[in-house]
Amino acid sequence: MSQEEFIMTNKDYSAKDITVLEGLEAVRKRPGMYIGSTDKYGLHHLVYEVVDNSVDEHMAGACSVISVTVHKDSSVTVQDDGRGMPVDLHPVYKRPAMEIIVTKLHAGGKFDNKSYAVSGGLHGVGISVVSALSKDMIVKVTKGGKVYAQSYAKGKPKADMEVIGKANANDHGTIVTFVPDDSIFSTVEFDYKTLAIRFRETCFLNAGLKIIFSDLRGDKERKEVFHYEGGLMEFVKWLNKTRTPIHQKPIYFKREDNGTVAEVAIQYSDSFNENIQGFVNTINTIEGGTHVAGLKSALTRVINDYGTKKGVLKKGQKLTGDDVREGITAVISLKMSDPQFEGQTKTKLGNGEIKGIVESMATSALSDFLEENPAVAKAIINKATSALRAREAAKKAKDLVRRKNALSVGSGLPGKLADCSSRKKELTELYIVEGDSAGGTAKGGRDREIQAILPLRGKILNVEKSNPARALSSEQISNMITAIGTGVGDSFDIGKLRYNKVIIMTDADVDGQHIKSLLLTMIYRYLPQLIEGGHIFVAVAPFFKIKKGMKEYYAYNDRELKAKLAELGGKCEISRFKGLGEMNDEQLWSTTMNPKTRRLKQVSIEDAVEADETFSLLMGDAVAPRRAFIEENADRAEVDL
Ligand code: 28G
Repeated sequence: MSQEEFIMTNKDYSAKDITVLEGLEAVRKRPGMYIGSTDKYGLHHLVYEVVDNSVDEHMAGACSVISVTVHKDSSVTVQDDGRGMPVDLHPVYKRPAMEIIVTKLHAGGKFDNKSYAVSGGLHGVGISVVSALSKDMIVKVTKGGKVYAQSYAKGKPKADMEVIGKANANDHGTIVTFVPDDSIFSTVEFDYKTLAIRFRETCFLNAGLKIIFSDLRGDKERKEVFHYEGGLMEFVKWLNKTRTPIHQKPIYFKREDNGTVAEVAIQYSDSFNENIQGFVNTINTIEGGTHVAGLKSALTRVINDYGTKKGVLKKGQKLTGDDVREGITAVISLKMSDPQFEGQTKTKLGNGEIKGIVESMATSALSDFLEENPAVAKAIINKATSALRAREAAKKAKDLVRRKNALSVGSGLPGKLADCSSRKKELTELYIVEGDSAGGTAKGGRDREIQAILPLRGKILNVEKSNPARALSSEQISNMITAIGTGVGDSFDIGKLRYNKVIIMTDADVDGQHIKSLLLTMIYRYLPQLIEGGHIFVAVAPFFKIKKGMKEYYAYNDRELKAKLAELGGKCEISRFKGLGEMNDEQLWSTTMNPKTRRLKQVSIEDAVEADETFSLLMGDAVAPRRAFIEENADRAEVDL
């Protein structure tokens, strides 16, 4: 590309923008301003930034395959088959455009042609931010029969850009490899799952794009290819793959109003939960916002109108929002200019006008759809009216529980609960323990001032398969909720939380995992506020005991076992803990309960898509994928949540 061409293609690239280019010192001084944080979230942001550049090429119709590789040393390579970053001399700086793109901060984002760039600065900040925060970076561009390359360290060129080789005249693309700066990030260890989820999502939102993801760090390479021609329709079907849909073809529409484009896919299943994923300019709005609110209002209105019109709903009978969303899986992808993000994690769309815009587009599209697809409409209205009946039954059951509590003598707490003596909420912990025998050991081993124990006998009810009335009245679940203290649903009150930490402690085997999943599903569906508030934890129990002479050590997974054995040398006796019950009070205390030495994993709803996927995978109807998941995870001591 000639210089003139370069300027021409940069439509917004005016003198004004040139003056706005700055050095990268600011980025290294205050990284959080550009990538949100310097913890694992910020670290993963680096990859997203680079991949987003390639995705932009896909959106411009110039790139079809992106490959991402995590290397053994935790460096990352991203390759695309786009047009290749420009390499011509920059008209003002008299440096190759590549160097300007990688070493100058493009404030305002216009230069990067992100007309959909997100305000708030966390997204779409550009590749220069990644180079500023990398110990090392190399960019290679293939175009016009040549391969160009330049290396950088902490955002500064190590040398001039060079032609390093020849290529076929038609080859084109960009390759970026970077090594995150470990003096900036608190961790430089990438998480396979976090990246895989992101890439899958990117491919669902960009129909046709292929992302090949490889991780070379473990003993054997992990690799996944994401590629969906069907876009959002495939997304909802994929989210429902472990459930039983009540209509095959998803509801789908794409409407535009004054430059705002809403694309929606919906498929109901026979499950009882609601899963609505929102995206704005391909950013996952985990906390929802006005686009999701608009869709919800439209659904409630359209389904009520339809039910009334067809005589399914009697006079005065009204479906609530919860009724019409029972069993729904939906994705709304909104494209708009100037989105405002709010909320704790800046993932909630705040633009007030969007609610009405989406609501009116969705109302008309959904009513058209129901009129044209009476069989689907009937299945949905039946589902919603049965939710209405269950809700009325649940209310009766709840009233019953309330009366029972009012009548019962003493604290009203479950008899099985061994409570702690301190009432200083911020210090206290509730251990929910699988099995009476482990419960007994835990009672013996605990610090009774701050640790309470609630033993659970046998399997708890699978809430994924029961309606709320049945779930909440089951003994195990109602015991847990009473012990936790907050109540559920409309009467949930975080102020009544009786313990700062709720810790799930199960065996480290497959059964234990299953029970853990059942408990987490229950909490995820009925007490999500506790997960969001960071109150839910999983205790990690050791897998092995190592004895050398009189001394005992514990290892929590194979890796640690190997390391410990190497460290100790000589003759050791290794025994494998099959369950918590094999430990005595003292062992359980020191390995799993002592706040100074134990390991806890905090449960987070980091990614709503993944959480829902895992839970329904483990809890739903489909047996084969569940078995595959359990087998895949069976020998991992630390299970990914
Ligand atoms: C592999 C990892 C990351 C990229 C391109 C291609 C072009 C480009 C990149 O242009 C300047 C501003 C807006 C057009 C565009 C090449 C047009 C023609 C490109 C990447 C010019 C930047 N020829 N591929 N930047 N734009 N891949 N992958 O970074 O107007 S960055």
